Amino acid sequence: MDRSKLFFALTGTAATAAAVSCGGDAGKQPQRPLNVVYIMCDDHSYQTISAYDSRFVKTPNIDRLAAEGVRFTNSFVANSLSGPSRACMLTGKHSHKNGFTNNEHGIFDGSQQTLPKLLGAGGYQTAMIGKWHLVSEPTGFDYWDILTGQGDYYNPVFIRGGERLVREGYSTDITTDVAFEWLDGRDTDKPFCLFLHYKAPHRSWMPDLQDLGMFDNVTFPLPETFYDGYATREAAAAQELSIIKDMNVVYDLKMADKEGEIHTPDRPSLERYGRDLYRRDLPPGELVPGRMNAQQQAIWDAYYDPIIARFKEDKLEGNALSEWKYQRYMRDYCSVIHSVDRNVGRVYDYLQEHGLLENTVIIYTSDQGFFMGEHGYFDKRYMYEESFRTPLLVRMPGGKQGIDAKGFVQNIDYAPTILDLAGLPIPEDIQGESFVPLLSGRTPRDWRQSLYYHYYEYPAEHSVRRHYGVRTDRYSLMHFYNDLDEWELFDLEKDPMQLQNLYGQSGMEEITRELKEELVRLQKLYDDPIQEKN
Ligand code: SGN
Ligand code: CA
Repeated sequence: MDRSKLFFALTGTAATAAAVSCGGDAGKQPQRPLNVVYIMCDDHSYQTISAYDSRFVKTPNIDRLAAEGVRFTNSFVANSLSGPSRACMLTGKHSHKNGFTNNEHGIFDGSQQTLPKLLGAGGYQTAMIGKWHLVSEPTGFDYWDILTGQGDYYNPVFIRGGERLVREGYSTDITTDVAFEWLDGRDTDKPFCLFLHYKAPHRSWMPDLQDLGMFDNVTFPLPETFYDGYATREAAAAQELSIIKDMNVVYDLKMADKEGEIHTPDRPSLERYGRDLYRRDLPPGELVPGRMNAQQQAIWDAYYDPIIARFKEDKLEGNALSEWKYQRYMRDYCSVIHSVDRNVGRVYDYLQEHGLLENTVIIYTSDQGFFMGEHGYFDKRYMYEESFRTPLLVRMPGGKQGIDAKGFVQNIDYAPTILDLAGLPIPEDIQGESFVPLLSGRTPRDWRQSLYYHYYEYPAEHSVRRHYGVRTDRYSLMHFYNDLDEWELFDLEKDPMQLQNLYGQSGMEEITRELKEELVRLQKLYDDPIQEKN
């Protein structure tokens, strides 16, 4: 019997949740059954949530969840990529078990057991709104209204129960609006679980028009590891997610002008940007139409044109160009976060106005972490901390407020946790564990002491090599395989920035042996058959 089942057997699921709320600082017992609003952003780094890190951007509404709830300080994913993370969340299982190991070739098998199906069978209404990214159509939800593919920032295309429609406006606002429409029309006799999945702040970080320029007077601190030379880490060097060498000034940083002047030899990037914006720059018939309407584009251009003019004039090179790229990246990204935060505020207001705050659990997370220039990177995928970790905040009505949960949690835990909150049984084959007990601020003595990770998407965009690994409180050990065969070992206490690969160094034999044993134990526990050559 694994630990989640043990908790269930000892306490009963609903009782577990009640025990947590009893000791709550908020005092008042929540009404049951509990509703759940599960908010998941796409690529939202913990570094850009001020409840976690105050260096970059203020997120007062998201921070309110931490102040009125629990901040998880050791929250991780199983495979740092969108589709795989979503599949882990829906099934409570690692990628090799749910079958969706990578975005490139994955098609989610919607016939398998999933969280919405289990909730539905338990009397819950469920809705999936926003980014889905699992290729096959959603199954098991009462209502689904999803963005196509990665989703668009402007005037996005949705598929609502099979029907395609374009909604005018900015993606983050619209996704919230659709959620409110569903909440307004739901059956109020039943509890609900709403999956609210924003596309933001995924690449290419296009801000809402009202937020353009809001960080123009801010100079973001350059990460200490921005100019990482990757000495001792072959796998860290083997990638195409460097701000310096791979971030594209046109596609990522919007430096294309209306006359079709191309500032990059990278044609596909221009086409991608053209699809988002500048249709008239591109040969007729080659592309899908640009997404912005004339009014939106005029506001966009009024902001970007002078920046483009300046960029052309300055002709930056070397470190000056790299640091300019970093600043533009951060300005765009943080502006997009500002809109996410505003929308979290709207969700709060809605729940309050409709008397739902007292019986609704709010969960805020991201599909994975994200590099904000650490090691010179953007994107994710690696088992390095910035990408392996993901934010997780949980506001439980009547629960503890303003506390930290320090135990290791992973996105395979979300399904069993939500089932536990709903008072429903957790099927035996779910690999994650309910972290409801951690909402008390105490980590049970027998809670997991290590985490398993496995990333598969290679060869593919960004060229991060396949790898698996184990993380304990102090160490992170990873093995990169396929066309590379490298182990990396980090002492996170002495080297939190992960610059010194200790693997193979004298004095590390004992800990390496222990970590490898733990890795094998986890591979057996989760039944991951390692086939390194495919
Ligand atoms: C797109 C992006 C990548 C990103 C993947 C996966 N390229 O392909 O930069 O890593 O998504 O992201 S883009 O040119 O299309 O913007 S994920 O979060 O969906 O897994
Ligand atoms: Ca993502």
